[in-house]
Amino acid sequence: MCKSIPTVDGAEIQRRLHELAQISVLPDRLWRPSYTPQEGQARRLLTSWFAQAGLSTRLDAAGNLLGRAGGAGQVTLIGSHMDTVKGAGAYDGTAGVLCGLAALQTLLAHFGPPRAPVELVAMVEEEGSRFPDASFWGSRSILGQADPALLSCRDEAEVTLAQAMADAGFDPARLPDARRTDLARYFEVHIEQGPVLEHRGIQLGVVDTITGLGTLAVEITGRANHAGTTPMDLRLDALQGAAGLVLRLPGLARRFQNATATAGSFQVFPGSANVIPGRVSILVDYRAPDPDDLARLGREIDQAAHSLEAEGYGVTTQLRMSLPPARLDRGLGALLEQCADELSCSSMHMISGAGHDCQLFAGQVPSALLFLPCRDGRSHCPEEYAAPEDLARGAQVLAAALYRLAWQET
Ligand code: HGY
Ligand code: MN
Ligand code: MN
Repeated sequence: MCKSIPTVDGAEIQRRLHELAQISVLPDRLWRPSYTPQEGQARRLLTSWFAQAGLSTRLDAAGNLLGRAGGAGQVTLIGSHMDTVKGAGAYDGTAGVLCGLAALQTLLAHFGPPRAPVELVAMVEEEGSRFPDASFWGSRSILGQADPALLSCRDEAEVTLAQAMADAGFDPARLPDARRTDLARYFEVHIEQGPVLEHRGIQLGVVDTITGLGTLAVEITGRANHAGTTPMDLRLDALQGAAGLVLRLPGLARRFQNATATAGSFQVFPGSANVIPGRVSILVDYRAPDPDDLARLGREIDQAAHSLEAEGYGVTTQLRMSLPPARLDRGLGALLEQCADELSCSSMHMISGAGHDCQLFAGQVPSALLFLPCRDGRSHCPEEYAAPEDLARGAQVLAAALYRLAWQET
């Protein structure tokens, strides 16, 4: 059956990805945060491509772009996010949107409209690169899990999420309208963002579990002072304390299987070379695929931070975001594996060390995540790359699964 699925043009997917990647708020690297004019520009470009493919398009109240094929009924939703991290590559998120688009385009062109509706979604603010407290905002909105209290969280320029939404033309008061109750299942195609598939020479990854993750904000207060007149033994240098905490993170993470801990956001105040840092703010990203390990790792990082108080530092900690691990749907995973097999693609089951919108959907509807290899396992950096043939394979296997679920069976 899958053999009847026409091949997909991976080069065109890749060309579009690189066209999208030119749309950035920064002149020298890619960063496309949500509710910016640049995201609006990317959304308009995606809308034109969705329409060319024969999808009827609309924006939901959160700013997610949706393209629909088929009539009434429970919807098979496919897609990913369209926002990026700072210094991003061209594939994280958007590869899933454009592989989904290519799959739908080829199915509509060869088999006409589906018996059961299929929608493609390009979601906002998955990364939380503008609003760290509101990561996965687009998928949370679709699932009715967007906490209105987060509308008052602020970006680095002190703009609230509510104001950013309004500036982009989305009324925060209407956010509950984004909630969907007509979803049958969710599929996401995503680059692996790690080295396993490439290292093993396997063409596709069927994800069984997505890791849980937490973001702990740690603020360490010392005593700002003159860098030249303050004797070394009379200082309380907040950066020294913070560095001690950061150096402990690898050891803490290594105590749990497949766990990680990273201090990716690090601000030193006041930030002048000749002033002893009085305050340091850190965002610690920690992860583990086992829920108990995740909770214990979070507690141990918090305790390590507060142990600095014994040296005289002031320490505050705040859990800014927390997402439990998600086990994905076995049946949909088996379908993807079967379609890959029928299309003569090698595949393997795996854990995702990256968080994905898919793990939110998995809490409400059967959900599946299909990984594509990425060169050297690099991601969240300009070196991120997926080959056209890998993009095409992912789109074609997704098309085969969609054909089975929405064209053949009802
Ligand atoms: O951080 C993550 O794992 C995802 O890229 N948001
Ligand atoms: Mn990402
Ligand atoms: Mn992503």
